[in-house]
Amino acid sequence: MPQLTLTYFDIKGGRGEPARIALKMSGITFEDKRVNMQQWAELKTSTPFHALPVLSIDGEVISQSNAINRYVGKLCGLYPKDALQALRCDEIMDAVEDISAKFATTYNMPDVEKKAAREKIVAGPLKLYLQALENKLQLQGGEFFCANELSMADLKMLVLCRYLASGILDYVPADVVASTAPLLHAHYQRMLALPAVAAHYA
Ligand SMILES: N[C@@H](CCC(=O)N[C@@H](CS)C(=O)NCC(=O)O)C(=O)O
Repeated sequence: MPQLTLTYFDIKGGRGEPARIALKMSGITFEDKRVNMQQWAELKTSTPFHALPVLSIDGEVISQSNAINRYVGKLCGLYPKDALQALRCDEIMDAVEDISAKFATTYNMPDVEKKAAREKIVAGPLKLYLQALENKLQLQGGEFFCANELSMADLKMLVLCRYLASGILDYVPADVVASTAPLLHAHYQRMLALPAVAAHYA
């Protein structure tokens, strides 16, 4: 096994979290390097695209969260070997990125503008994405997003649902997943109940 260091912010969520959970869950030895904003300011320009997460693999620094998720998923047995199942896994992870990117545009907005922008996202793209993701889950039998087993897609979705349900996003109702996509909400509850995930968030 290569020497792995996953560098991300010291938060329980975000783009670095699925790989962090997967590595912990699988018992693979890695350094869980968490940086605060001051450390990030010093580190930023040394990262490939001036963004986190980054994964150092025997000293080679690789970025882009979903690329990291695929690699970590392969190491952890949480990324499908079958090409079509892998495609399904990628589709879900990229859809989650689309949603995260929409909210990211609102972070630095003045409050009035933020309220309008987030309400528009909730009523428009978020609703569409949650319902489409729910349909995808249902098509695969309702339990997991691909191959009838846990994969990085499930962990990526867990992190999104936890973020949306946290109430941290002003003007986004914390019950938005439960009220828009009940199957997705049930999936989220099942993911939270996995012993490794429960221990991670304890
Ligand atoms: N496409 C990149 C986006 C990375 C990204 O935007 N990371 C955010 C945190 S989730 C970041 O580094 N923000 C701090 C900054 O831009 O200074 C990925 O998927 O990893």
